[in-house]
Amino acid sequence: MTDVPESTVPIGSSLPENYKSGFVAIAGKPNAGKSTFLNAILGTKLSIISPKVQTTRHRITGIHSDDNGQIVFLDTPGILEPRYKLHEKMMQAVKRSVEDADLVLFILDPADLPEPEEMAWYKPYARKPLFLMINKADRFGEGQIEHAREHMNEIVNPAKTHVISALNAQGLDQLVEEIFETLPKGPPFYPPDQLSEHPERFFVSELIREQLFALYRAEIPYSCTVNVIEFKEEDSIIKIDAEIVVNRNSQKGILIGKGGAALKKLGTESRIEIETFLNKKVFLNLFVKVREKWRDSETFLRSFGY
Ligand SMILES: Nc1nc2c(ncn2[C@@H]2O[C@H](COP(=O)(O)OP(=O)(O)OP(=O)(O)O)[C@@H](O)[C@H]2O)c(=O)[nH]1
Ligand SMILES: [Mg+2]
Repeated sequence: MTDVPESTVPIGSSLPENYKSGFVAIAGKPNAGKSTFLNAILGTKLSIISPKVQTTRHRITGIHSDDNGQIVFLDTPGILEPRYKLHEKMMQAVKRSVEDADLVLFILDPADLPEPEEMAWYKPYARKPLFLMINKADRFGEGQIEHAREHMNEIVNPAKTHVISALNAQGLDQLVEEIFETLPKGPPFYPPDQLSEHPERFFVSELIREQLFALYRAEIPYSCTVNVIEFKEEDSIIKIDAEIVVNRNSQKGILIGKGGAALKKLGTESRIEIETFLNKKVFLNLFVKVREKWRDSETFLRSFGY
């Protein structure tokens, strides 16, 4: 038996000399446009969006790779004061992301400026550069944007400030270049053709959750979580079973609706989105399950992936 010779070629030697790689946390108050920003910068829909606050619950990875390097964006839940255990998990996702990040992008809605104490989370990481992204510029005049800029300059010390519209993908041109300038040299963390680290079934459950935000009112979207329990890929179709978990028994009826109409609509709308995402025909079966107070149960939260 012959020994396999050890490679004398260091891993990553084929990378350009100045290849950069690092993590960039996308942080901000609820509804500031963080997920819209992630999708805009990647040019693809990865993270779910709604006009309601607290849409994002997990840290969502979105990967940009080009000849200059690799940027791993981390979309995060909006920063809030936790009211139940799910909120605490959401804030842990923010903390982990900022901890891992080489750079923080703070997305700001000029109509919802943070008080100094709402930026306290950044204090321990103040050595990490922060880029201020004044978002929704399509909606605000020069005066309000300048006011937002001055307000933030007094609380944090942004390394750079950009005025953008994530919705219209405006003001993002120089950004990738500037991000690379702040990142360290190093090999990529993920294969360059990879766009995210989450499995397909995670995105499926998120797309159903997005439709819960779109179709149901009041506390319903906040009381639900979605689990994909079966994902079977066949030649021409993907068969998916998903359960929607509600927080209280009374919510089950609302979710299903009269004669099952509401659940049917949820199924149809979700299927359309999932088919676009997976680029394949989908058969989607939805179930509703009650798990009393799952949002406050460590065991349930864990088993539901939080
Ligand atoms: N007019 C305008 N609306 C925007 C812009 N960016 C985001 N929005 C809207 O703001 C709302 C919230 O967007 P999201 O991307 O879900 O915000 P988020 O910060 O991820 O929210 P959470 O995940 O709940 O913290 C949606 O209705 C978006 O369409 C923008 O540049 N201009
Ligand atoms: Mg979001």
